[in-house]
Order: sequence, then C-alpha cells, then structure tokens
Amino acid sequence: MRSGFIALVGRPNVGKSTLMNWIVKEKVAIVSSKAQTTRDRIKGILTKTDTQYIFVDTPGIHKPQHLLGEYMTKTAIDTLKEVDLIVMVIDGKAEIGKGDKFVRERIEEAGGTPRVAVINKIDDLTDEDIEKKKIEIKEKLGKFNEIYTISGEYGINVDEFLKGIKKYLEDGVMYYPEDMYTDMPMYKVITEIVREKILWNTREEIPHSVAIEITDVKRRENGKDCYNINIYVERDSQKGIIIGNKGKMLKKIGIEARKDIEQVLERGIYLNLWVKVKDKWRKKKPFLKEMGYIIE
Ligand SMILES: Nc1nc2c(ncn2[C@@H]2O[C@H](COP(=O)(O)OP(=O)(O)OP(=O)(O)O)[C@@H](O)[C@H]2O)c(=O)[nH]1
Ligand SMILES: [Mg+2]
Repeated sequence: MRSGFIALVGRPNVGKSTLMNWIVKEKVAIVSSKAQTTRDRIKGILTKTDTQYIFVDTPGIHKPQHLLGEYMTKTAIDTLKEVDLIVMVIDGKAEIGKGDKFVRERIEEAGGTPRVAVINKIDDLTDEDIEKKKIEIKEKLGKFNEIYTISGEYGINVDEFLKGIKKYLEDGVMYYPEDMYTDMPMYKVITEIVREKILWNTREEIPHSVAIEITDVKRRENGKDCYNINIYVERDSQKGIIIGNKGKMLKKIGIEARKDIEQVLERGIYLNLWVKVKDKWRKKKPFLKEMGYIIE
C-alpha cells in the first residue's frame, strides 16, 4: 500500500477546494467565486486498491488583514512542513503575480519536500495559452518536480495527475478506513454549508465577516431534529443585509442550507438561523478560539 499526505496550496480562488472535491467525489470543502473561502485545513481522502491519497486542502495564502486571516495563512504554511508532497495550484486564467511568488517562497522555506505545480482551469484555455503558462511558471516561479495541467471543475487530466503523483507517496500504512473521505466532524460540515449559502447570496465584505455556530439541537415530537444556528457578523448594517427585506434573504439562505444539510444527514430537519452582531470578531482571539479557528 502506498499512502501519504498531499498539500493543496496556492493563492485564494485558484480552485484548490474544487479540485479536492472532484478527486474524492464528494463535496467536502465549500467552494465559491469569492477569495478566502476556505478557512481551515480540510482533509479529503481517496482510497484505491493499492494507494491512499490524503489531500489536505488549505486556506488561500494571502496578506492578512486581521487575526483570522493570519490564522488562515499560518494554517496553510504550517501544512507545508507536514506532508509528503506539495501541490501548488495556479490559476491558468490569471497572470502569475506577487501572490503566487509569495506562495512559492513559503514552499521553498518548507525544505526539501517534493513539489509539483498544477495549472488549473484549463477548460478555459487554449493549448497555446497552456504552453505559455508553463514557460511563465518556469520564468517567474522557478523549478518544480513536474507541472500538471488540469481542470478541477470538469475533471480534465485529474486521473493522469493522480497516477503521476503516486510515485511521491511511500510504502506504508493505510491511515484511514477505506470508506472514509474526510475527517471533518459533522457539526463543521453543517456550519460550513450555512457559510457557503451566505457566500453565494451576498457580496463585498459580508462573506468574510461571517462566523457560524450551532447553539443547540433539539428533537421535536415528530422525531425531527431542530438546529438552532447563530450567524455572527461584525456590524448592524451587515445583519440587515443578511436578514434582508422582510427577512427574505435569511429565508433563502435557510432553505438552501437546509436542503444541503438534509442531503448530508439523509433525514429531514428544521433549521433556525439567528443573526448576531459581534463587533470586530475577526480580530478577537477568544472568539476565534471559540469558533475553532485558533487551536492552541
Ligand atoms: N473554469 C474553471 N473554474 C474553476 C475551476 N476550478 C475552480 N474554479 C472556480 O474558481 C473559483 C474558486 O474555486 P475554489 O475551489 O473555491 O478556490 P480555492 O482555491 O479553494 O479558494 P480559497 O478557498 O478562497 O483559497 C470558483 O468560482 C470555482 O468555480 C476550473 O477547473 N475551471
Ligand atoms: Mg478553498
């Protein structure tokens, strides 16, 4: 059995989580068009007859604006030292810039771990674009063990990528049972679904300003569980936007989230969402700890 840990790292929004979800064929990590969607390290496990791939999806590495951002970037950088292979995901549709170079430098600092580059989003690129991007990577980011070209959204070349990176894994133990595809606890799956629906339905600073917490779960007489969930925002104005005109927005978020949660739990539930203001929560360590973003 070959097995090992593979970090997916890169700038925000390059498609790390989309790729991981495709590989494990389950929606493990939430995905959105907004940068800084992923906040935690999330494992996605793929077990084949002779190989166990343990992917570690990480928050996009960026210049932090607050303690939460600092924690997110640190989480991603710390992961680099704990894996057998580093996969730097690059958005093939965007120019290689400062953000990518910053990620590349952090990979360099992590020591001699093998590293490969993935040019992602090739569904939107011509062959000529892809060749140019390979040259740009070599010029601006230096050498990788290999460069793969894939589309995580449509699964293009993903099998070749999986076959190709097998050589970096070691003979060893199977770390997880073969039917396990993530190590995320159920409460986290549920709060992340709620966060995803907020990301999809709101704009500008709102997506970054929310934290989600399950406050309690009570069984109703008909046997269905009722989840009470708090949505924390930083300002009254944000609370107003999430609730929306006559509560319409909150209702929409609630319906969308409930449907997804019911699918995951394979049973019907009730979902009550409550919006609360927690001033500057992203800068407050005790609150970040409470939300599970800082573990120490
Ligand atoms: N065209 C195209 N779009 C993609 C592909 N992969 C991801 N995307 C889009 O890119 C955006 C970001 O995807 P995510 O998977 O959330 O990116 P991420 O790197 O995990 O982002 P962070 O968690 O913020 O660091 C979404 O709008 C995706 O639909 C791809 O292969 N092709
Ligand atoms: Mg992500």
